[in-house]
Amino acid sequence: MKLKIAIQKSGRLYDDSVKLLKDCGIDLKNGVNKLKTESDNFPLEAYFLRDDDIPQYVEDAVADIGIVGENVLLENGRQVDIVEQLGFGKCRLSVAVGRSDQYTGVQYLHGKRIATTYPNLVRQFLEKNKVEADIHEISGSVEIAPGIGLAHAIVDLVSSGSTLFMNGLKEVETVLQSQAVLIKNKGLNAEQQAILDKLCFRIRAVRKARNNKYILLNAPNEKLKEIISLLPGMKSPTVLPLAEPGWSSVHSVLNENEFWDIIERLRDAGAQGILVVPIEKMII
Ligand code: PRT
Ligand code: ZN
Repeated sequence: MKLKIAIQKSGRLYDDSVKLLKDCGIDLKNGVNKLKTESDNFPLEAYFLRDDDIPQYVEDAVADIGIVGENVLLENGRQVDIVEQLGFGKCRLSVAVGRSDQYTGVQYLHGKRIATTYPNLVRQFLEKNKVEADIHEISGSVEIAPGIGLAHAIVDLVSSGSTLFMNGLKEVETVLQSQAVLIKNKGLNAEQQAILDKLCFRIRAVRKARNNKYILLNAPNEKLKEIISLLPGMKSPTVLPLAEPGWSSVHSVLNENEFWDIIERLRDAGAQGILVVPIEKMII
């Protein structure tokens, strides 16, 4: 028995999806330009599809699980369960208007024409904000719509913001924050669920490791107490004596978010020879 996973065939989620599986120790046979491939070392079969089709394939149990952006999933409204947020493909669905428009708040959109490829999410957003506007669904190049007089505003995905900037637009509201998620069919049997549990265990270990760094430093013994107090660690740091009397080596784990702040405080507290190393897997 193999679990069937649907992955975007090409596009922004493909590389990160395949890399995540690889970091989980799951090798896929070379699947370029193929509809499906499988793994030799994990009970997984991968189907490569357009991202818009993935929620439906998973709902219909053609695939058991899938990787897709929350934006696509929510627009699509398919009945599947979200198992795990994956931390890549991050973007936001935003409202944008002309840079020189006097945007006064969401009521500004009242009676306006909004171009988007996300009509359902836009409708929900407008209803929530009690705004009546004309939603104009188009299939791509949404950012040019105001410039050619097709719409007063747009709702589109934004990551760096440079597309909006280059088209003379400014971001004024966030409709949705999105990232890639792992979804599953609602009716998995026990055997399928067991494979999924195994996969999720690995995904969590990989994601934890990506967010953390292993740190080694040397500290004079009289400063040890202060230095240790700065380190969160998994439990408590490892402290080993150095060959040079009066000095110790301290090993610990730091989260990426607090990393630079703590490194600076460690240095100020007298830590020397600080080494920072990536972690491959982290199981707590
Ligand atoms: O062929 P297929 O249908 O599978 O792919 P697609 O063309 O529909 O999707 P693709 O590959 O472009 O995006 C897949 C998923 O990546 C999306 O559904 C999002 O979940 C996620 N994602 C993350 C993004 C972006 N960031 C993003 N910036 N998807 C699209 N964009 C586009 C956006 O539409 C706009 O045109 O990039 C432009 C804006 O980028 P910035 O950096 O200039 O702000
Ligand atoms: Zn698509």
